[in-house]
Amino acid sequence: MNSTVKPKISGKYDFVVVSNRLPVDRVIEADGSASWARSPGGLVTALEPVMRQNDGAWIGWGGQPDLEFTPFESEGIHVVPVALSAADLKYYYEGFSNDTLWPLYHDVIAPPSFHREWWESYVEVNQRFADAAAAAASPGGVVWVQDYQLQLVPKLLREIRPDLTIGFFNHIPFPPYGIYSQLPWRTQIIEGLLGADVIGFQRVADASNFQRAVRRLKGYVTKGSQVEVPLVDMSPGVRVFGEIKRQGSFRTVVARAFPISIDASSFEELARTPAIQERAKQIREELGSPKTIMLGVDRLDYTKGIGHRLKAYGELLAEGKLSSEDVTLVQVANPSRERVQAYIELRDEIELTVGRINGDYGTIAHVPISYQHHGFPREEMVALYLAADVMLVTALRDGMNLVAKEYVACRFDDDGVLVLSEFAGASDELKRALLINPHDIDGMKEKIMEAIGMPKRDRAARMRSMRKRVLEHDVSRWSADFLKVLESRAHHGSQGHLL
Ligand code: GDG
Repeated sequence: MNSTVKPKISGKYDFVVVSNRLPVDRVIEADGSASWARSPGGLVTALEPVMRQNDGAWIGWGGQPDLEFTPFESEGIHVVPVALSAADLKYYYEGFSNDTLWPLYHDVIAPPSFHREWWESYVEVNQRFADAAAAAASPGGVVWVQDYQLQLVPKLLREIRPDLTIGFFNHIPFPPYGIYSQLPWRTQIIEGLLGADVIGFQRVADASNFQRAVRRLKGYVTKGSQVEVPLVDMSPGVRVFGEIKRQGSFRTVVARAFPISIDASSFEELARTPAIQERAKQIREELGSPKTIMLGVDRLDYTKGIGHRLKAYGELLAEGKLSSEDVTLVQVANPSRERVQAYIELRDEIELTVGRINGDYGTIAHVPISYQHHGFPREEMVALYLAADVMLVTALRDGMNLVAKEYVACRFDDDGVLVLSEFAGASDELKRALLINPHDIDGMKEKIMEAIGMPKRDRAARMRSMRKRVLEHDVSRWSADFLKVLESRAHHGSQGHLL
């Protein structure tokens, strides 16, 4: 750490992760007693080894409103719960995060709502997370902030603790400037993010969109993946490149793509388990042994293009190109954000469509869609992936889409066809999928038919190439790549401190 920098507060953890939700869930037993259970996610799997090696802490909300919890240890991770009130949840989380930023960042598929009181709550909650991180991180430590709910944390944290090296990763897309500029607080968010040393995005296009917003709103110079942030900010009236240059002193922020991935080998391992393979066979039998099983696995979210997928499938059934005797679509629609109006309406729309398709094209023995509005244990998900001849990922906009990668990781038999939207980040890597534009219903129908009829050799060749990519670029490689760049900023950044 630079000896001239005196942190106002500091803790003892060299590596701190900050995310809206903790990687543990509060579980209430039947007898009323409560405990914490690890929620299995790629992020925690990837960061666990780093956490253990570096004395790590994880800061986030515990999942229940109006409850304060004291920090505790969970399997080698120091967990620091941040309290959120019912009002915080309504304004910061369901409001600004999920009804302003989420639709705006996903190409305004649904109209974003702009409310000043939601923004105020977002600022306040971001400050709370920043304060918690400032209190937990050791002098010169590394803090990695996750996702769109916490975009102000990098700047707020840097203000309290200029000694820290700060990373930020955006799990969802960053929109083109024409859309982003609708946000009344567009400049504050850019300033918030630029408090980080390294800002990671899913796709190259997301990083370019961000850099353009930086140039348009702040007038800063960007060179390749670097943004030059003047150490003394300019007043709005003198935002001129030459002026900034004359001042001469700036810190560089790296803004580039780091496509996230999954714990691929653990998915493959599960898929190779005899009991799960047996379950995959059983699923086919329970569905009446159709020739083709198609599968969709999504949070019930308007970004996932479930309605477009059903439209294409419904038309293929109507035209007699498919029949419910031969094909079943299993659609897992995991309940999500059930108190946000757009999600309430989406559920009604989807369920009406499913009911119509099943009513119009089903027989007593065969329903065209097996619709599951609930989550499944991971083992069952893997069995579904193994049972699925065709996997449908038809997102209208998606940061990455891990489901696509999970399907590929599970198919050690080199079989199965992935139909993948070009609007999902995964399409940058999984180029041998059957790529579709989900808005083009006829095009999607053609690709579905091509997937169903694809010869085994083609299926195997495509799957092998996609598996190579996913297994080589797994989530631990993702976190290692990000942290390597972050660490290099600690060595070379303007603060001059070391890890
Ligand atoms: C955001 C971005 C980005 C789903 N249903 C069940 C279940 N899942 C698991 C899947 C997958 C995860 O949830 C969903 O991840 P996605 O990537 O598909 O989508 P989002 O939730 O929207 O995630 C996205 C991601 O962040 C990571 O950066 O890829 O673009 O929107 O892992 O398997 N898991 C189990 N049962 C279910 O019923 N066990």
